[in-house]
Amino acid sequence: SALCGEALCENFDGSFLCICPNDNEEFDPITSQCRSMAETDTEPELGPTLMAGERKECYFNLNDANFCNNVLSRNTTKQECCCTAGAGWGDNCEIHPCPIPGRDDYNQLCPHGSGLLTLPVSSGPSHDDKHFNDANECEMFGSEICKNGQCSNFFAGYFCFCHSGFYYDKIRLECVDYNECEFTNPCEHGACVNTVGSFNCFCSPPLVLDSSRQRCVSLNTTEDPDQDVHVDICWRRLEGDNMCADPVQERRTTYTECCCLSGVAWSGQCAFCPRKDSADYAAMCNLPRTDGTDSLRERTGYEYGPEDPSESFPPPYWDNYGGPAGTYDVPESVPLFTDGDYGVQQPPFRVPISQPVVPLAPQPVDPYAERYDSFEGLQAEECGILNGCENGRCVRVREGYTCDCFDGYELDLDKMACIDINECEDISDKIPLCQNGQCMNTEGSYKCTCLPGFVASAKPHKCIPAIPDSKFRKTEN
Ligand SMILES: [Ca+2]
Ligand SMILES: [Ca+2]
Repeated sequence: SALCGEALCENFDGSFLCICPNDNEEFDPITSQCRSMAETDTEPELGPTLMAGERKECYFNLNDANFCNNVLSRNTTKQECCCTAGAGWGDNCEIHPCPIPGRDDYNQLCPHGSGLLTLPVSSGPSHDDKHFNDANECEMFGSEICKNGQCSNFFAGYFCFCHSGFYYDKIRLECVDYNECEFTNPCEHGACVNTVGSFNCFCSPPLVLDSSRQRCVSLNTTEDPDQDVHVDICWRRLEGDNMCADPVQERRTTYTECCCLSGVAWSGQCAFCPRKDSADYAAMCNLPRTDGTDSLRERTGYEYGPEDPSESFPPPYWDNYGGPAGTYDVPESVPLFTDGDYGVQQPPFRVPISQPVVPLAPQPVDPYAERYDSFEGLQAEECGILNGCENGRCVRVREGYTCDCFDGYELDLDKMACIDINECEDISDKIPLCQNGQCMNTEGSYKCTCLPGFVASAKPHKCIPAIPDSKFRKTEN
């Protein structure tokens, strides 16, 4: 703070700023003091006789094809233009390029150096024998000098603060997206795709993106089993410039659970959920397809499709196994932006919604193991798998949710659905289910059709020889 004297020292990206407590003051690094701008900042009132006071348009970026439109200000002196951020000065695109710093003509035009303007003669000699004044570039050039950013004036210069993920282009005088993918690949074992303000990582199957969103990992060789189920913040709202807001306070969820219930985005990286009317959403949340094939049993299973990455959702079941819900707290990495916040922060990731999100390696689940200790019937909607518990009921277990299937049904883990057991095809039974009959599977059960010459008996699933002279009868049991 000694560097700034009485002014406030504000740290920013690798440097610092001295900020005077009052708006009408500016910091003078030579005296390390705040000075009233009113003392010195008298707008030059130059007569027409003074050629130096002639006011014309100030241009920037003359290498641009549309340089005629690159007007910084329409009302500047040549010194104001060329000794600050201007590249050329003139009228109606009749541009005189500004002299190059270091050369004689530059030193002549800008005798006090860059960012400093000669005090007009009319103001007389100032009390401290100073003949120059800081140019307030932010005021002179308005939004043109720091497009998409926040301009901050300082003595002999100015700053343009950009949102994270952007840098200030001194030629274009605007905040430009930083291409994170250009020189080094931030995506471990994956492909980097630059986006405005951030970047995305894409993995080639069978690798999938891990919870860091910057690493492609194999499903089968995850070192840390705790990372298999990634639970994180579930956001219920997006506000402003798609910033995540209104977190679910009670607990953290998996991506699937969040998106299929009340969430619109997930995790500290604000990964968007698929649109509720999209096929991705239907697939992820195990919803009936809208094309009429809404029966779970008729639906094709979820497969990893290397040919079509957009269809490569993992079986939703696995992602629904959230870990024990931890206490809610926002990690430090969460980019909680406000509009006025131009600080240096981690880039907010925009996670492509078509990417598989932290899927788990399928593992056999015994639906009747002690994990059912905390048996608890839930509304299907609470289950996070929605229609998945048809012919069963949704229960919360330690790992998340599962379906407790009704008798005659078994859980199909690929479809996260209770499907009918085909008792007739169960080869584990050594004794045929239907004695002297043919087994026929039915929804939730089975039936026996007696073979010709046999009739149903009082015992279920047992056919006995028919009375010899009776006609052939077919009896169902
Ligand atoms: Ca300045
Ligand atoms: Ca970028």
